Amino acid sequence: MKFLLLSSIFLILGSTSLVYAEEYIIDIPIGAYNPELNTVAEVWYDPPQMFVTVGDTVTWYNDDKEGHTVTSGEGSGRFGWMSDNFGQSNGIFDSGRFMPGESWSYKFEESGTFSYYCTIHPWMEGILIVEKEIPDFPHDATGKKLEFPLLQYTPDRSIEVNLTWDPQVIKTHEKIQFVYQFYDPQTNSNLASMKYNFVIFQNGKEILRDEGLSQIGGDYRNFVFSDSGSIIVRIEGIHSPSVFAEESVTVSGNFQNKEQRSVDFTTAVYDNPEKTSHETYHTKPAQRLSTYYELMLLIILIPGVMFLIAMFWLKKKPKIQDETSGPLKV
Ligand SMILES: [Cu+2]
Repeated sequence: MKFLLLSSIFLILGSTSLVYAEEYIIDIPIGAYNPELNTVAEVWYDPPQMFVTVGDTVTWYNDDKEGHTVTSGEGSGRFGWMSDNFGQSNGIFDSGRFMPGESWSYKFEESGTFSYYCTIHPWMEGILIVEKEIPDFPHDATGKKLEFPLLQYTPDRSIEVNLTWDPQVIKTHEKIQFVYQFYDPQTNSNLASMKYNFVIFQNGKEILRDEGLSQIGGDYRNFVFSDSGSIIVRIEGIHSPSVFAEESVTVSGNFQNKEQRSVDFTTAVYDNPEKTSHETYHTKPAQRLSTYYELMLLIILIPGVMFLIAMFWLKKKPKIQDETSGPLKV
């Protein structure tokens, strides 16, 4: 239940603006109306693929000599229009027709991958990848800014835990170092030789559990997250075998059982734009689809020609052998 609440808070956080919005320009170059793609830029939308962040505005300029549209959905592919495929709009955005010298802008309020095309020339295809904004400061799972080192007391207030992590904004596929220390809040002195478990939960699931750790004064753990989402870093069962074990047995004062002596820190992990989506999408920009048609032609054409040459050569071969082997055998 607690995790569910945290994830929903994170969802709300994801939609609030944390970073300044930017403006981007996509050009529709001259010749874009032509399915043969003889534009100077050799693309229909330039660039055909773009990465932006939630809250950014993209403006398309029509530098061609015909009217065009920017319509979300799937285009026909380079030759699809020949077989009566004129694309399929999905209704997310549609510029309508805008003429040479005109432009059209759209502000992206949600993350996701948006393919688009021109309804008049459905071979014109582009793709926009809108990424969640990544703040430049550490924050908890509710979005509240954090100041390092973070301080938490165990519920019985017998131990104070200090935690920092580096880098401060956590992204996937990147090594994060969690550094922590235990203090006695009464004397403010460092607690030596503590035993504890180090646990990380993400989106309600336990993704790391290091049991029975012990340290002198402080310690660190490295972790690489593969998924984005809110996390809880829990240091639990903190106890000193020598001092606190005895005190929890006597049940005197406010000392709790060591299992209950735990602290939770919350924060969020972001998709690393450099190491996740960029790699995935760079391999299949909309433009590349058309080159497959040319490749297919080559794949059919080359074996075909080779087959014909082989047939021709096989027919001729016996004659040549007769003529040349004759004198040699003598
Ligand atoms: Cu067009």
